[in-house]
Amino acid sequence: MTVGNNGVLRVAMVGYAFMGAAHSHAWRSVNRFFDLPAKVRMVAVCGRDAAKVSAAAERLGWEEAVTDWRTLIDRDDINLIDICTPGDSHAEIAIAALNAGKHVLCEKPLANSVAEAEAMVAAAAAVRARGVRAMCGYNYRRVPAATLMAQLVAEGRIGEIRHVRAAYRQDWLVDPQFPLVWRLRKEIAGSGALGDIAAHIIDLTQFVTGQRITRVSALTETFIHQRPLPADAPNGPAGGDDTATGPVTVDDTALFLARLDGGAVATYEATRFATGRRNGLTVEINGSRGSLAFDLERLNELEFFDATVPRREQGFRRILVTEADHPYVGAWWPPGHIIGYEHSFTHQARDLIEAIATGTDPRPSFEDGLAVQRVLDAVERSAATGAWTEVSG
Ligand code: SOE
Repeated sequence: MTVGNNGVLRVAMVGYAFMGAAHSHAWRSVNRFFDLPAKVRMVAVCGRDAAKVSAAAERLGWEEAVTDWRTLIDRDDINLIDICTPGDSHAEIAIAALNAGKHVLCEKPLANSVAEAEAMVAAAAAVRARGVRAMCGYNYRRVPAATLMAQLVAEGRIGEIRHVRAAYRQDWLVDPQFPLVWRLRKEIAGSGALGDIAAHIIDLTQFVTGQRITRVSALTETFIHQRPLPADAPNGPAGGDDTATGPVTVDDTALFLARLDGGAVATYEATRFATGRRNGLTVEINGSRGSLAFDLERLNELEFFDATVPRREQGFRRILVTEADHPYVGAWWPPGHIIGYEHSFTHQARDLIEAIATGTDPRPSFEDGLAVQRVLDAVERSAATGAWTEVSG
């Protein structure tokens, strides 16, 4: 499959909240900073509320606003469906789009269950020979410092990996009055901190180390079990009952130990109750010849400890990842001029367009997304039994 009609990649996006805004920024900016074999046309954005999605189309730069994603699937003037909805709709939309020959970018986590993720992988495999591509949106791989981290590990600069240490800490749920939004309802989100943010550090550490998690020992906890219904809930404030509450049916935090298939051991922490940590993602890899450490709060920097230099010269040194020969950075600004969170989404769009145009499978693929889903499932099973649990597949 070519990129699209005469070098134009016609994109339609389903969902327009936080991730929709980040993806829209990426589609708007990618051709302005990267020389690519295709120009993006932001054809349509889809949302259930006609007035709200029309306003979103205007604000985010989409030509049309529609209210039914199914109308996008059979349109010949659309080449790619970008799924930015909650996880309960990922499988249905992605499989329909793939079966219709549309490329797919699907936000993380890939699905709300292993079974759904397996069906999505099968749908992507069935159309791969036709040149249809599918990518899962684990954007933190494309922070330049994270990509550099993976490159240094692959080059053996820290030797054999012994420890992987990853945390993703947020605090937006500390207030018990924070309403029962969709991320707190299992039937929509699939899980809580586990699928939302542990998924990121699972994918990122598997990407950086090149190793897969094989066994986990986990615990999950829900600290607050009842929350006020959202303002628009018909059986809550919208229905006149300001005191109505509903049950939180997902985890507030997930902690687990893990073994990786290359011999490393790992610790993972994902929480939305780390008071003071707004969006704190850290990864540290300890190896036989050195260590690497990344902190999302210092997104343009990578800490590197090289144990091969003379001992009196040893110490963690900060690499400012803004040189032209660092991943992605050359497309933006001169050395020292830093970039932000949103740039990782533009890098994601760049790599997807390149993959489509060159007939290669973008990473993370749906298979990579399924690999994360299997770890999430193993963590939930381990937390339920308290036992070490194998990652299936
Ligand atoms: C909420 O935890 C959230 O928006 C995640 O869903 C995103 O994947 C993460 O990048 C930022 O926080």
